[in-house]
Amino acid sequence: MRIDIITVLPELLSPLQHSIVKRAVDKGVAEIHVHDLRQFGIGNYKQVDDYPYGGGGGMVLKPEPLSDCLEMLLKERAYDEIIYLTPDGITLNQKAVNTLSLKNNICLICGHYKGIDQRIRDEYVTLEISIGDYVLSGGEQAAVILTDAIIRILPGAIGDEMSALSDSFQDNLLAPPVYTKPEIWKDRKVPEVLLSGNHKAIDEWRLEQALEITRNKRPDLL
Ligand code: 6GU
Repeated sequence: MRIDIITVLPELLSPLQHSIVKRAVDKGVAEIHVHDLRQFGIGNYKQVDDYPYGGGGGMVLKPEPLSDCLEMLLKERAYDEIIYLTPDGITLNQKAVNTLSLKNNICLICGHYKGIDQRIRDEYVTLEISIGDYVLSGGEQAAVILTDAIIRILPGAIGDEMSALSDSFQDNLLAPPVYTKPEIWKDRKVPEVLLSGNHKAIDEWRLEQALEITRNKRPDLL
């Protein structure tokens, strides 16, 4: 899978150079290509934003640099989705992540300041995604979150193939508790069943725990 990301602040995407996403990219499971919108800026000052028509605070990303960047990318390949990250998009959840993980090419546009000129949304954007009902300074952090969520479930991204499938939300259940050594810590003992070696009993216990935790914390998921 290939993910292109258009941004005015490429440095904010640095979390993608670490951990599971980095390993997946190194293994060839996914490609991430970051495009600095400034390189498509207008004039000597490489202008990428301007004041909003009609007044009001903040700056708006101009259409030409974004369209120049998108047209350059579209010359090389078609995209399954061109996604604009915006608080007024559809709220991201695991189901949407799973669907996107099946695509070959997606392009993410990170807005900044007040957002991007509406005409870019009308002309190019096929999907608008928010990561929750709160406002961030820009779409970059959202792009990092979306990219991480997609790449970590790609086959081969996580060593133990099973472990992404047992994540919270993958079956509409929150994940059961996990324990590691030592067996006793501050008088707190690891649940006996996990030490039993009885995998059927362990699976049953984990499912019971997942159901109970989901009932208590997120009954809306059931
Ligand atoms: Cl995708 N962008 C911004 N700027 N704020 C957000 C968001 C996205 N999702 C939630 N808040």
